[in-house]
Amino acid sequence: MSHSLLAKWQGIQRVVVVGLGVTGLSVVRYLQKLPCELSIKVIDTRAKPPGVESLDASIEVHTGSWQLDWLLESDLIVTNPGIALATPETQQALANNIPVIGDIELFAWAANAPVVAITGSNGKSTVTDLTGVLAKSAGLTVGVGGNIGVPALELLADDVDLYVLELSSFQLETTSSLKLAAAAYLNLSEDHMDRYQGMEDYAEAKQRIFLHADKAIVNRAEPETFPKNDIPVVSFGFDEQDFGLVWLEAQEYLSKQGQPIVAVEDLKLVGRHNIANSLVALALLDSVDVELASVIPALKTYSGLTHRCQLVVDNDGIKWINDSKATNVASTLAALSGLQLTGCLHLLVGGVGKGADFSELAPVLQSLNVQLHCFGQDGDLFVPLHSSALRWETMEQAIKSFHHKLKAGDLVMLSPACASFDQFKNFMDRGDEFTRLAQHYTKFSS
Ligand code: UMA
Ligand code: ADP
Repeated sequence: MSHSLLAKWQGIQRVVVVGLGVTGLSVVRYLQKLPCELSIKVIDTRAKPPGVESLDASIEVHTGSWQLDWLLESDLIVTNPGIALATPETQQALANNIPVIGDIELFAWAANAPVVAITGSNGKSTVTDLTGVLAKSAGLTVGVGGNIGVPALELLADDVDLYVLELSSFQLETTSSLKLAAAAYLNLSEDHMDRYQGMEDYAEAKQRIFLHADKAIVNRAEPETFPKNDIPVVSFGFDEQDFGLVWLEAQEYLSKQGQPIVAVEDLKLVGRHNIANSLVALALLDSVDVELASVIPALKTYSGLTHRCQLVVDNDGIKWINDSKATNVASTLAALSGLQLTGCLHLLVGGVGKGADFSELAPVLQSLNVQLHCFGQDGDLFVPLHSSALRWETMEQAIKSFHHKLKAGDLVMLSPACASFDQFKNFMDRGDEFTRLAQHYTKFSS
């Protein structure tokens, strides 16, 4: 244990971990490995929190409600990103001067290799994964994690050259000393309005990524992504400045300060939003001195993550696209804007709306040959958006109603603009179900 890490743990004995899930479990495992005498307690307000069965008997656990006494008797609270700092019990602990941090703060205390991080409303996972893939292709040992699914504490290792973290606004709320070689803020659009008081509150949480960053990577088209503190800025966008685009002999290239890097046509990733994502990955790697020429082969072959505008079935020109990760309006708009449509689009939307305003979708839907299918808890909110709208309880009911009428050129797309937890475990589960239905009903119809 380094001196600086030891100093962080001075005077801390009683630690309460709030919330299990993959984060809570990673925190407990990490605390158990530390060479300090810690008493570890776990609180989860859910009756049967995921992962509780894998805790060892030495850990005291309270489930189903808060246990305020434990919080108030502790020296440190490590809270799950799913629990807002504004929660009254957390506020009470803070009022009693008990520090409340998240797993990313614990990671920050311990990490001893350069870290780059990515936040924004959409594109975080794609940029995080792509940056990791490219850095590995350049020969680095890379730890990739955070909100993308692998808890940051599980990445800690002595041989890592570079950490690449996806950070949600939830995680940033409880992070205050994370040093970053570069921090990318991709974009800002409405999301998580059930957690924040408004856009300002949400944007403020995201700005925290720049607190101790050596460099900010920002979106030229979105001033909200620029840092409020005084740090060097590199921008990305669709003109020739910094990381951008140039035309050479009738070909469009990704570029750095006007110098071409790779032709857009040579990328496997589709959609303008993925050009932006690729530029950010290049800017992040450039900021940690990775030779950009060395990552071009991997950039050309990268085809993206599953559940993001992913073609899952192409049955004689009838295409089924899984965009289950579109959990807010802006991501569904991005998916719709990249469409090459020759037939009818059957668009599946709905789930948990998180208090969003969906009206921005209406004009885009108006411009498309679309049949709108609305399902799940907040499906009703989509019905006024288009005259074709049909209301269903589930995705399967919707698909059953039209699969036998599909023709070459038609597109079936799940891009729900909502969270999934009314009917599914998570967005992956929802995307897997869509893929299963696509395969099943394709077989059934042919
Ligand atoms: N919960 C309670 N009581 C508790 C603890 C949690 O009700 O005591 C609820 C939370 O309010 C939350 C839900 O349980 O709604 C999820 O918690 P979880 O157990 O699934 O959390 P983890 O498994 O630890 O997953 C978390 C992130 N989840 C959230 O931020 C809600 C994961 O991001 C992340 O991948 C993981 O840590 C590793 O870092 C998921 C996510 O939805 C994918 N993130 C949001 C997003 O991307 O929009 C921010
Ligand atoms: P996040 O991790 O921020 O949710 P993902 O990379 O998982 O982002 O993509 C989520 C959704 O947003 C997908 O549906 C994808 O098509 C869309 N998307 C990806 N990148 C962008 C971007 N730069 N701008 C807008 N939408 C995007």
